[in-house]
Amino acid sequence: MPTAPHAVDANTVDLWRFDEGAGQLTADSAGALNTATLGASSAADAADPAWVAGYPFPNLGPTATPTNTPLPPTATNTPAPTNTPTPGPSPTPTNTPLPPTATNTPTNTPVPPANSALTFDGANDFVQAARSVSASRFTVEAWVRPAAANANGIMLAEADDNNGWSLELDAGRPILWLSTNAGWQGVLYPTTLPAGQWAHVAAVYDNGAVRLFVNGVATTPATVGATLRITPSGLRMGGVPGYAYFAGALDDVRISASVRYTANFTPPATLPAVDVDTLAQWAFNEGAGQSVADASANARTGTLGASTAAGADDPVWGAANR
Ligand SMILES: [Ca+2]
Ligand SMILES: [Ca+2]
Ligand SMILES: [Ca+2]
Repeated sequence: MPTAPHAVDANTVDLWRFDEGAGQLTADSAGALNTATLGASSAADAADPAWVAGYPFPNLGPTATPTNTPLPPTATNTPAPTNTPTPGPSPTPTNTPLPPTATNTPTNTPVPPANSALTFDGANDFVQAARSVSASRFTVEAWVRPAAANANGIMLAEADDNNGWSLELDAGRPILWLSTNAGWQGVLYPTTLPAGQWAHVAAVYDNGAVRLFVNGVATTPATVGATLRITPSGLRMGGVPGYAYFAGALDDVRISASVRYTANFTPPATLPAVDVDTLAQWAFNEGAGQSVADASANARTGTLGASTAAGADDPVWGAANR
C-alpha cells in the first residue's frame, strides 16, 4: 500500500488527486492537463460525487502538496436550489356556500287571514267613519258574532240623542232604533242571537216601513214615522259613549241607499259587488292596522278607535272563521 500520494513521473498519463475539496472540476496533475468534470456537467447535478477528506497518508511528501490551488467557488458551484417550493395550483374552494335562492326565502312571514274580522271588547272599542245615510230609505247589514248571550250593545249607529238610526242588541235580540217625525221608535227582532256564532243581521227602513232579517229570515213588516231625522254625526261601529258597547265580532258591514231585501234570502258569504246604491261597505279584510277600507265610490275609510294611533279603544283583528 502506498504511504504517500502518487508523484507524477514520465510514465504518468493523467493523475487526479481530488484535492480541490469543492467544486465541479478536478485537475489533472500530469502533463495532459485533462481536467475532469464532476457528474454530467459543470453544474451541480445528481450525478456529482461528494467531496470528502482524502486518505490519511502517514508520510506526505512534498509531492503530496496540492499543486493546484482549489478553484474559488464559481457561480456554477453554487448549489442550485433544486427544492425551492414551486407554487402549485391555488387551492380551489370546492365548498363555497351557495348564495340563497328564492326558495330559501323565509316562507313563514305572517300573512293576514284572507277573511278577517274585528272583535270589540264591549267596553270602549269602536270604529268610526263618515256618515252614509242621508235619506228616508236605507238598508244596513252586517255579520255579527256576540261574545255573550242576552247582551245589550250598539253594533252600528249614525245617531245623536235626537236624530239618526242605531242597530243594536237588546237582551240578545236585534233592534233597529229610528228617529223619525214620530220620535224615537224601535223595531225588535223576536229571537235572540246565540253567543259565539256568526249571524247575518239586516234592517231595512223605507219611508216608514221597517223589516229586520236574521240569517235571511224576515220579521213581519212594522210601521214607524215616514221621515228619518238625519243626523250630522258619523258612523260608529261597536258603541257610542253613554250607551252599552257591543261585545263580539263584526264583519262585512254594508249600508245601501235602497231596499236590498223584501223577503227571505240567503245571506251572502262575502260582500256583493258595489253598485250605484252602495253607500259604503267594509270587508274588514285588512287583517292589521288602524284603517278599514270602504269599497264604495264614497271611500268612507274607517278608523279604529279615536285616532289612527294604537289605543285601548281599538277593536282587535282576527280571522273571521265564518
Ligand atoms: Ca271580513
Ligand atoms: Ca286607534
Ligand atoms: Ca278597549
